[in-house]
Amino acid sequence: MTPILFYGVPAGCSFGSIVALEWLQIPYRLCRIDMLSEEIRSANYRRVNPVAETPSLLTSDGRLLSESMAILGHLAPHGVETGLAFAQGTAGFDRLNQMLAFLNTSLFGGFSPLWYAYEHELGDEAKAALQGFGAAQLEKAHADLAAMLGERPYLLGDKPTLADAYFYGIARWAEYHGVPDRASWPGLQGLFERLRDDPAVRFAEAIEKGEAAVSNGGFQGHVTLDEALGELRQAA
Ligand SMILES: N[C@@H](CCC(=O)N[C@@H](CS)C(=O)NCC(=O)O)C(=O)O
Repeated sequence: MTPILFYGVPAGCSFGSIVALEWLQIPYRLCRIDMLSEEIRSANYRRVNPVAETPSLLTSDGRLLSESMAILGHLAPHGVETGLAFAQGTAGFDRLNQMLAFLNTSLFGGFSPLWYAYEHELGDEAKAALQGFGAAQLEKAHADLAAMLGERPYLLGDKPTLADAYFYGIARWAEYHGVPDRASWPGLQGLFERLRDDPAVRFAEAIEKGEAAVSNGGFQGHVTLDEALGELRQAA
């Protein structure tokens, strides 16, 4: 079956998996999950992802997989020939996993207190404490990432890898929160702008906004959650 990526809106971390699918040029479909509605916590969606989060992937052999790192790792073999990912047992494989792990913990984690403060009713003191903590974490994560990037155009070298796809989907959250000021790290800002102009990133942005989106990859359209669950039942 053609894989289905369940992606969350608005501004989900699923963004990187959409960009990855486009870059990898493999056939895929999308299922849109509204994170602001009850849909994401519904019994139906919990059958896809028991912890009620996005992204999830219904794989070509009918299995459900969640967690961005697992999804990108599952897709990675399709990118070995084009340099988007690397064969297991190589130095590139280890470097890519190391970078993805950093992005998924230190970078994503820095935004977590900011999202919590943004989404919850809190007293001024609690909000300020969370915002201060998030800003400090993000300052360090950006400084560390800028040092790792050095003068390279992409996170791991001269060409984009799946890490760059994931990076963009997380780094753009700075625009929501006003911190950190990415321009303080010109290398990271340059990377961000390079990715912003990429057709797959523009495609994923249009998909999120529900606008007409031009795929240069293998996008085969949207399915509803009910349709996806129907396919899941058949595959079982
Ligand atoms: N560790 C998970 C985190 C997934 C996650 O936190 N997803 C968020 C969107 S970025 C979500 O679905 N939140 C549920 C909600 O907002 O109700 C991963 O890396 O995939």
